[in-house]
Amino acid sequence: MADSSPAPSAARGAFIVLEGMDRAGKTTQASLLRAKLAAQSSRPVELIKFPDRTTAIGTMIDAYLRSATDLDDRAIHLLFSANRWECAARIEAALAAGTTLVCDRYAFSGIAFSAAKPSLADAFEWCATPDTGLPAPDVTIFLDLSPETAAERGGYGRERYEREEVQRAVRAVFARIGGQQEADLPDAPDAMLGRARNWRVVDAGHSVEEVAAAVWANVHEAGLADGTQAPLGRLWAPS
Ligand code: FDM
Ligand code: MG
Repeated sequence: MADSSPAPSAARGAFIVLEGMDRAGKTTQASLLRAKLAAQSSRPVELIKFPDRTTAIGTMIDAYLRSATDLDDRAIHLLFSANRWECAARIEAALAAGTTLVCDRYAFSGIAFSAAKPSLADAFEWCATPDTGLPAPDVTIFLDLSPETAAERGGYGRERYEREEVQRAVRAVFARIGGQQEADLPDAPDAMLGRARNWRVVDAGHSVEEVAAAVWANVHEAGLADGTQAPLGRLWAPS
């Protein structure tokens, strides 16, 4: 071959999700991860986040989170899922075109924040169902933070879920999803739990640099530093 450029890779972009507690540094870590990925290869990397407040559905979600409106717990849950569905084709197209996506929150936030509500406490499967069939992350990195450390970081903002008791309840659901307490979710189908979904926990209670190093180690170990050859999975199909 006369051409000395690298053989075109069949790899698609990787779909990397950061989940975690408020104040855990997801936004900071997402942009550091993007920079690291971009420095490692010539593959394009984009940041996305959910909720995407820029769409019509996102505007309704934003009003709800600012407590400008009230909505039934199930109605807002479905809007969060619809907000992912309206972006799903764009996510798939970007991955197929070779772009790696770093995504700040996804379906696990959808489950955790809803199932933390008393009205939906026994409705884990109902909460997970609307996301069935969405593009599945190749890895989900959960930035874990205790409510005490979150409070030391300057406390929460003013949005609807930014209260210590809500955060505690959400963290407990995340722990159950992550499989730390698998007996707690006896009726949740295995494919909806972290152990079936390449779920990795990073302790977010350290410095920005230390957390970034741990996030990178997980991306690297997962083999996602430069895209992936694996077919794109679907929620909640076994991967
Ligand atoms: N949130 C986020 C949900 O309740 N369900 C979801 O599906 C998603 C993606 O929205 F409290 C919650 C989590 C958080 C709030 O998130 C807004 P950001 O990351 O602070 O914008
Ligand atoms: Mg927030």
